[in-house]
Formats: sequence, C-alpha cells, structure tokens
Amino acid sequence: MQNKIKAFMEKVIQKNPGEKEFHQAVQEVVESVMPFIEKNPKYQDAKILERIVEPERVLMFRVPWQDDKGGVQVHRGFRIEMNSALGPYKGGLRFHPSVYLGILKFLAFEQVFKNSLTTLPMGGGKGGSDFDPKGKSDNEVMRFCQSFMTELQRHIGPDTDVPAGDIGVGGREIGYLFGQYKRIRNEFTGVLTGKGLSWGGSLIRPEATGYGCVYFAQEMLKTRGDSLKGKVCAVSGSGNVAQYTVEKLLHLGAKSVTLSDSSGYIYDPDGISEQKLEFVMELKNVKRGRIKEYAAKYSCKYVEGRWPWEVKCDCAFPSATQNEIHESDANQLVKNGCMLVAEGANMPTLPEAIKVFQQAKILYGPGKASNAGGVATSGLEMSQNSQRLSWTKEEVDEKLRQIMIKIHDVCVKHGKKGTFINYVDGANLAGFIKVADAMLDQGLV
Ligand code: NDP
Ligand code: 2IT
Repeated sequence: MQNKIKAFMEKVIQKNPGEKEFHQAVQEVVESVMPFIEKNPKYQDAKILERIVEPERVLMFRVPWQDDKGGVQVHRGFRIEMNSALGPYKGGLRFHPSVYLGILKFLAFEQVFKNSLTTLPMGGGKGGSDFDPKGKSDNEVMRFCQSFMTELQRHIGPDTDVPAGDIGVGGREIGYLFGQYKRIRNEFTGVLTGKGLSWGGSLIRPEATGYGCVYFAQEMLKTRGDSLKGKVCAVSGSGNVAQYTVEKLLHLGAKSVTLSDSSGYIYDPDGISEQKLEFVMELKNVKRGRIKEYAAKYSCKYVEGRWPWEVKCDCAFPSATQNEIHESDANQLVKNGCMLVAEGANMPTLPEAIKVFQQAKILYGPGKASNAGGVATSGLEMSQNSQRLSWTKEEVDEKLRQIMIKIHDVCVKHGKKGTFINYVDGANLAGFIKVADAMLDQGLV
C-alpha cells in the first residue's frame, strides 16, 4: 500500500512542482482512500484518483488597479475550478500576500471533499489574489475588487461557479465584488455568498463556520459522554471564524482564553466574555486593528510572534491559517491535557502533528469536516436566493446544526476503528465516495 501511495504522490509532485501545500493536502486524502480504491477496481479502472487531483479548469489573470496616490499596482488573480461532479463550483476567495497557485489548489482540493460532506449539491473551487487588504483604504479595496471582478465575472455565475469569502475577504469585499458583477452583467443573482442581509445574504452565514465548528466539537465530545460545559479553550486567529467560535463556546458554557493574529496572541485566563468579544469584533471588523490592543485594554498577557498552543487548555480551535500547529505544538497540547482539536481553519495541522493527536487518541476533527458549516450555510444562501425567499435565523441555525450532526455521523461510519474514531479517514472516505460515484455516473469528463 505504502508503495502505491508513494508512486502516486511522486507523479503528483512531478506534475505540480513547487506546490507543497497542494502535495500535503493530496497526500492526506490518498492515504485514506487508497486502501478503499484497491478493493474497488471500478475506481481504479476509471482513473478516478488521477482525475480528481487534476483541476477541471485553472484561471489566472492580471489585476491592475490604482492606489490612492494615483500609482499603478498589479496583482495576480486566480480561480481554481476543481470539480463540478456534485454541483456548481463553490468555495471562497482569499486575499493574502502568501497566495499562489499551490495554496489555492490545496484549498480547492479540500473544498471538493468538504462540500461533498455537507449533503448539499455543490462542487469545489477556490480563488483569490496575492493582494493584501491590510493597510489599504476602503477606496483602494473597492478599486481592487472592481478590477478583480471585471475579469472574474466572465467565468462565474449562479449555476456555474459561486465564490464567497475566506482570509481577507469579508462582508466589505463581497459587497464591492457583487456590485461590480451586477454592473457588468446587468443581473441580480446569487453569484456570491456571504452577501449583506438586505441584498440576498443569509442570516447566520457570518456566524456559520465558527458555530458549525463548535457544533462538530459538541458531537465529538458526546461520543465520550462529555460536553463543552466548563471546558477551557484555546482559539487562534481573531477573524471571522475565530470570533464566532468564541461566541458559540460562550453560549455553551465553555471559556475561550486565547485569540491571535499574525503578530502574536493574547492570553486572558478569566475568559473572553460577551463584552470583550464585542470589543474584538469592533477592533477587527471596523477599526482593523491588532489583537495586542485587547491585552492593553483588559490588562492581560500578550505574547509576540507566537501561537497560543503553549497555553494549558482542554480544547483547541485552530482558526487562523494552514500549518499553524507543528509537531512540537501538538506534543505540548497533549502534554497539557488537551482532549479535543476541532479545526476551524483549513489544514492548520501539519501531518506529523496529526499523528501525535491520533497516537494520543484525542478527538481530532479535520477542517474539511469540522469547518464545513460555513460553506454549508453558503449552500443554504444559494437555496434561498433561488427561491427568492429568506429563512429565519432559527431555521438556518437548526439546518446548520443538523448538517454538522450528519457530517459527524458519516465520519463515524467511515472512520470508526474499534473504539477509536479516525475522523481524517472518515471525512476523506465519505467525501471521496460521493464525488467518485458521481464522476463514474457522468462518464469520462
Ligand atoms: P479572516 O481574514 O477573517 O481572519 C484570519 C485570521 O487569521 C486573522 O486573525 C489573521 O491575522 C490570522 N492569520 C491569517 N493568516 C495568518 C498567518 N499566515 N499567520 C498568522 N495568522 C494569520 O479569515 P477567516 O476567519 O475567514 O479564515 C480563517 C481560516 O478559516 C482560514 O484557514 C480559512 O480558510 C478558514 N475557513 C474560513 C471560512 C469562512 O467562512 N470564512 C470557512 C471555512 C474555513 P492577521 O489579521 O494579522 O493577518
Ligand atoms: O473554506 C471554506 O469553506 C470557505 N472559505 C467558505 C466557502 C464558501 O463558499 O462559503
């Protein structure tokens, strides 16, 4: 088996040179599904694995824009249309200076399996740019978004490809992108999700990734007869996912003691209260300041240039970015008694660190399962847009909760090994089988 995996990965690496995050994401899925494929020759004969790692289409384009001083800036835009076996391409846009093909291909690849798990009819895609919204004025961000959409609009549509937010793309950016799409195409459609409430957005979409991740954690704990009540939680990041993770943890009686940004983390042993969270939301979403200011305001510890995994906690919610938990962090977490890791971010845990969690037999929920609530609620936004109706907050939240329970169930079904649940294998296999079968049904495409 190991030889087969190695031979397959050698080809992937050769064909996609320098895209190390993509290699990492593919390796994880291939390790889970290769034994299954070996037992089911129909997938081998149809070369499903070889096809699934090849994007259906990759778009790469120039994004020129003018800054406030009148200077010309040039960035690179991307959209990876990875797989449409289950529905229109669906997945976020990331604006971050680190963005290149390898990052967006890993994200698009993960998205295919994640979207399959949601139970909703969505294919997988991802896009973005190496543009950094940090430090830019609203007008600069608007001009960039308008230029980006001027090209992207010819490739997307409500039945073709439906982007949304990710790192660096929130409500403000979605607004500018939607405005430009509408202006060029002269149509008001559900071409993006994460829209404002008065112009086609869904209630609970902003909350959905964080809430969904906490619902998933709840289900994981239930398998051990436990709950979130009274748990001390370490959360990383301080953006969309982190904020609503902290909010839901608070609602369920847990205590979040950390938040971070790319400069460092804060440690507040008293816990982040409703009022403190309000401060964080204003700081991050309106003032666009640094998390350090929380420590100054509430007189707690701030640790520059480090991740919060050295803090003692019962549960960890990595919600910033890929590869933020290294092997040494995983060892530290386990040593400190951490019993659960639920990933709000995409691929935040390095492979060696995943092994540490699995060997310690703690509850470890991989992002493609535990953070699927965001895209699932995007799917619900698409349904509402198609119906030209809006559902209530309670209705959307309950649908989200039920979806997270179903994702957990299917992970258990495919990942249970004796008394231990391998959520990585469970999510990869369940996600894969549905997409693979749809690809078989649709012939050689
Ligand atoms: P935001 O842009 O709202 O927030 C990102 C947070 O992570 C910020 O605090 C940011 O700090 C920090 N961060 C980003 N990159 C780095 C880095 N390289 N090193 C250290 N810190 C970093 O993004 P989201 O909250 O939307 O996304 C967070 C994660 O969740 C991502 O992995 C994303 O792919 C994933 N995700 C998001 C979903 C969504 O619906 N938004 C759905 C599913 C997954 P700083 O401001 O200093 O850059
Ligand atoms: O990684 C993700 O699932 C997202 N950024 C959300 C994608 C979406 O289409 O809502």
